[in-house]
Amino acid sequence: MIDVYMWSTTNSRRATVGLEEAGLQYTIHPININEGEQKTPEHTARNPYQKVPVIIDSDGPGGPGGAAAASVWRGASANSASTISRVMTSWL
Ligand SMILES: N[C@@H](CCC(=O)N[C@@H](CS)C(=O)NCC(=O)O)C(=O)O
Repeated sequence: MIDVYMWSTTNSRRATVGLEEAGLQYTIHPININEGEQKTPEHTARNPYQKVPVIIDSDGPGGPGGAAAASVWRGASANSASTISRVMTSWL
């Protein structure tokens, strides 16, 4: 299961576009950075840098932001989508 903690920002959208293009299922959990929700203890435990996005893949690789997305994309490319991986890692 992949959980994405995000708000409507460019960096967050990069992560979800990547997941969509890789055909992966995920659940979005809104973190309103305008209200400081990225600084709560719960979110800080997910990402000590207190940023969005955070992707947590409870079945495999996980971690904060672009690095986690790249990891998801590399996983997808190992199966079928090497072009997707090349294009998307160029966005990071
Ligand atoms: N390189 C990081 C950048 C993340 C980032 O800067 N996120 C911003 C929103 S686009 C954020 O969480 N800002 C809230 C804050 O700095 O308090 C990534 O891609 O994950």
